[in-house]
Amino acid sequence: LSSGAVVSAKPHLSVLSPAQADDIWEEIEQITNEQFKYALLGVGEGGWQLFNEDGEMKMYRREEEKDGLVVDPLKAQHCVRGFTAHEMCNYFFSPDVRMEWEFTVDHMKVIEKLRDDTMVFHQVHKRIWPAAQRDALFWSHIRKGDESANKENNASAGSCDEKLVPVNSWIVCNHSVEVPPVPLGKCLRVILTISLTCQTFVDAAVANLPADQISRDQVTTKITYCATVNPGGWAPASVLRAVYKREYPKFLKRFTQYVKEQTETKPILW
Ligand code: 18C
Repeated sequence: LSSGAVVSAKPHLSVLSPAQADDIWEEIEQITNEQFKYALLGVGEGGWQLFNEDGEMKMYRREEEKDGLVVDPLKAQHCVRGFTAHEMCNYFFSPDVRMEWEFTVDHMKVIEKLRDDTMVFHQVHKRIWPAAQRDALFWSHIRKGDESANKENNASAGSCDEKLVPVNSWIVCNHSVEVPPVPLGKCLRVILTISLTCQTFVDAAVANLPADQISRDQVTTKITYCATVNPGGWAPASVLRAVYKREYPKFLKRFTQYVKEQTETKPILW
């Protein structure tokens, strides 16, 4: 483990009552579909302002406040060669590897494993002085995107190379929950909706080849990362916006690099 972080991925099963689990399933269906569509809308409309650009990576935000707290929504786009949407999403979802790339977390615990593709996580994040430490309690769900979305979004490879053919898409959606109850300790709890939507493309020249004849350098993944985080209590707006500007680009660069390194010697997971 990096940075001496503590990880406990052993699930405590059935902490949720059947009624609570039903409510969560309903919410998962609704929010995941909503986030998938929202990601694929791009940044053409909605007043998105570019605040960070680094090669193919572009980060946009909207300045918004709720009850005096900064809740700026973020939309980031990136295009990376060498791995698939499925691979990127697996690494983002899996508790087993989270502490290898996620440097804003002090402790992480799987509170409930509802299914292999759905877990409830509790995370205690690093404290930023002078604000109180934050924690987060959220369900996380991974799934393959709608096949129809691949065709509809053929033209939406954006800044990716023009001659690309869509293959599939995957999403991981994280959304705050209130159950099962996890004590706050000294923390304030952030309220978040975060999604990572990825679309796999292959070079047009190899699009008709069987998958096992396609190499990693012929695969491109378009990434859309969306985040809305309510800090859950007082934090100086200027510090918060500075943290936001620094941490999101750092995360996306580091994480894509991590996935590239992890996958380069492995067989492609489509
Ligand atoms: O999406 C990411 N990671 C996922 C897996 O962990 C998951 C994470 C959700 C947590 C989002 C933010 C939680 C609050 C963080 C507190 C600050 C830590 C910074 C530490 C720096 C050393 O979906 C990748 C997440 C990328 C990190 C983004 C940072 C976002 C900052 C948002 C500000 C709101 C918190 C207020 C803290 C007060 C600071 C003055």
